[in-house]
Amino acid sequence: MKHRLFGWLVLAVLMIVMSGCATLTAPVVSAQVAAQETAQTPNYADVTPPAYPLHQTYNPVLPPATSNPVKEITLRVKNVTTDIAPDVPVDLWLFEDTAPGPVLHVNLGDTVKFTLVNEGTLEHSIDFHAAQTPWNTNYVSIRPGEELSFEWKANYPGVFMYHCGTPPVGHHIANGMYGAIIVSAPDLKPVDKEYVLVQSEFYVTKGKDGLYHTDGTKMNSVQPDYVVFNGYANQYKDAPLTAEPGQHVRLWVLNAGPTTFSAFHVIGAVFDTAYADGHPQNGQQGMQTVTIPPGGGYMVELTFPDAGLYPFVTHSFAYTGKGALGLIKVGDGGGATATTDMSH
Ligand SMILES: [Cu+2]
Repeated sequence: MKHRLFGWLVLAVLMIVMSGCATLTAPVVSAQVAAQETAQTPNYADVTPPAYPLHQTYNPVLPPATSNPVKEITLRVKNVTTDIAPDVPVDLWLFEDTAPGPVLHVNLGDTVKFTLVNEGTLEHSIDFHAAQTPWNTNYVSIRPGEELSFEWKANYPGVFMYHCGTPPVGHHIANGMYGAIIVSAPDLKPVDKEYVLVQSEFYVTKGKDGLYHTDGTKMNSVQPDYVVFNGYANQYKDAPLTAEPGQHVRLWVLNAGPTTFSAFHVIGAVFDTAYADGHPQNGQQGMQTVTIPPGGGYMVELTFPDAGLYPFVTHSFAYTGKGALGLIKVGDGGGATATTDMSH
């Protein structure tokens, strides 16, 4: 009995000694591991961001084009911090004050006298998809404080993208540097309502300053955190587009990307006519969903016979739940407040 007790005592002493060694070495090792992990995957989730101006609802109504055949347009590049979803402030680069930049509206045949002013802190540029103009002279990057002016003629009608083309282009687009220009054809039939929707993706990671920044790794592996219309996740779920029963509605839809395709669809509706890139001669009848490539657009026309709520989405449903959902409220919305959570 005594002999067995002595054995237990020896074992206990050995365990105490070993655990002592472990307590001596463990913090050193865990500190090294922690340092390595911090270097690889920094986590700033708990960092409080500085105060920032909150996103204001982007006006989706197509602004009128003036009748002057010469349009003088200036876009100023600015660094602006604002949110793209609740509590997600991003250090954006913008044309003027919003992502998308302002909706530009000109008429077919207009001359655009354009000036880019770089009030940012990096090099930026402009690329108008509606223009026929040399890339090497007019789409060049300009430095902070510089200006660039050139003229072009709007020879094709439709909905076109404009964006910064400074490398890495995807990064400049994902950081907010995109917008829509509508070139109206004179034979375009009047409709009751005209809206502009620009789909785009955001790829962001929180930094040590508490703000979110575009994440090139997520961007190049096409893992968007948000896919949105007009720069903010689900903004027209809370502030719906409106129409009355029987009205003819025209949607100018641009996909700014930078990478994913849009499967644009309105739930509960059929496009009576859908025009690829918004060109009046590209009409297709009775379309349910239109495929819009990054850097491309569609103009769709539709009528809602009945009052109610009609969600618009990208029908690529992995992205719908990331913010690519809005509502068209027809009439009184049918008095309904249907759930519109498409994330599951
Ligand atoms: Cu840029």
